Amino acid sequence: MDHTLSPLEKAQLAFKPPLPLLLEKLSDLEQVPLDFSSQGDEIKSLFPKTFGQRGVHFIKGEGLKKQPPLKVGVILSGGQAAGGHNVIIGLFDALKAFNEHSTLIGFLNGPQGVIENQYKELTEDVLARFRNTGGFDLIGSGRTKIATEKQLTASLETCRQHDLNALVIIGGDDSNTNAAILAEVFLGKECKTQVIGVPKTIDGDLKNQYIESSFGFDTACKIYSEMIGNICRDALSAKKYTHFIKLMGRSASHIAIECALQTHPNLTIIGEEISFHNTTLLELTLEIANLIEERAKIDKHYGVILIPEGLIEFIPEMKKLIEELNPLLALHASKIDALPSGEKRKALLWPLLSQNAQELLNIFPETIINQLLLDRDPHGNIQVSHIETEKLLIATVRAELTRRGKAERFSPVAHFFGYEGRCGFPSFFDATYCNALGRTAALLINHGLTGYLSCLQNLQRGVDHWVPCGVPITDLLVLEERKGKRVPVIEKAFVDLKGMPFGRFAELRKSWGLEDNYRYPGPIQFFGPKEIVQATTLTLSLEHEKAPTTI
Ligand code: FBP
Repeated sequence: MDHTLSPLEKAQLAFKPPLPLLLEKLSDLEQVPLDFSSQGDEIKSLFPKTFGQRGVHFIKGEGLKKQPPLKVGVILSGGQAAGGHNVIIGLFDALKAFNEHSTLIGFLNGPQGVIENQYKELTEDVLARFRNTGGFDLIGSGRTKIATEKQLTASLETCRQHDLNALVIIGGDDSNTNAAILAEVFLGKECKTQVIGVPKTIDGDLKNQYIESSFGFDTACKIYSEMIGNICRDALSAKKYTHFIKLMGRSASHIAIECALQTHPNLTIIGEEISFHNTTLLELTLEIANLIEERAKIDKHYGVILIPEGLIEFIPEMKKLIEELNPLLALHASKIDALPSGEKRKALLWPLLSQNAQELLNIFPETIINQLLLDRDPHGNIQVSHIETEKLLIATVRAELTRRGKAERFSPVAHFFGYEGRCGFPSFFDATYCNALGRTAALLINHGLTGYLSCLQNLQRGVDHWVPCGVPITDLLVLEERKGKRVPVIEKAFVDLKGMPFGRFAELRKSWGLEDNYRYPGPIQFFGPKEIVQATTLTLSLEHEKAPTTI
């Protein structure tokens, strides 16, 4: 392959992320229990072998005397997040530091790679081309869940066949729930493979009292914030467009809040706030239309509005519509699929819809109706993340402004900032954090732990002070109703309307509607002054203001 490296690629490949002081010499560390409260009986009955394990953090001490070579497998699971390669590299470097005969294999394309035993050996040479790079292309990723008996047995067989000491699963809430299940099953079957999870997702919703941030959030927010800042400046220069920008992030609005704090757009919709106030689509439309009209009165026929990807699930009528459509689409899936055209499919579905659903759909543009009625994921559900909410709001706002006779100078532009935020070069924070997460995973393996998440605390205090920890995954599990069954899941963290990031945003946004207080954070910097390169997200600093140091 002829691939000429750019100067920045070369510099990134050569960059050595600094290590937390505690992770410099791994063999000197000993574990100390963390103070944990274990959850209820139902989780205990599902995880009899791994429930009740103590969380640990590491301190300088005697360390482990014997460090035999280890064979470890690793998987990247779910959506891409910048820094995934560095987790693998941190893990590899640490395994080699413990014992140079240790080996690492990467299962290909996510959990499916373990089920099908598709893998490649990860050597120094292979990894050298991936240090500090974005993406998951080293081994690929996938969204298969290891859920059925058959998949669990196949995964167990793979681990036995390779005689793996450990399997590291780099993933979000679902993948790490899977890690807990695998750890339990492996122990039950007397399989020696330990299972360790690593918290990944740009969405920022895998956090709790132990996990301060998932990796990838920092880079994604910085990339989006740069782009939003650029759009703000364009809006202010051209003075003729209202930009509706949808931001990735699945359900929670953490990315929207962070980007708003960074760029000060005229309006930012927060899904959790919409849900709290039960705001209807009409009320939201009126709010946006009012702002546009107010701005027009002061001769501002432009603006920037941020919309979180998850908004649609929080608007009460939309929630009801999706709840009505999902079972209906699943029930008639085979009949729908047999019809040759979208028109025929819609004609089949329309009479089956309730009157409320029909009335709501009637105000939507054709593309949105098609996305709701015709686009389904492999499980037959509506692809909520593919619905163009930004275009839906443009349509409803335009209709409202037209009704008021104020639409003449309304010139909207729709954007979706999503995939471009997931695979950029990891920011200094993500590159360093991920490398340390990989090293911590190796430490947990070396200390014989299973069913734990690799974790670092004190993230706001600077790399030197980060403390490596292990959190038993069962302690993060709750039971949730999914497809009519109560199943264990790691609870998603939504935006806390009483938390510091939202509080600061709510206070500042008051002046952003009419005044143009745009802020331009610019691109991620990899070299230069420490306060620029090493700046973390405002979310992380604000959350830290509330709850300083855990350890
Ligand atoms: P994870 O939860 O797996 O980290 O994925 C996050 C995400 O990027 C969401 O923000 C987005 O809604 C989704 O993945 C998109 O999924 P896909 O990559 O399958 O289109």
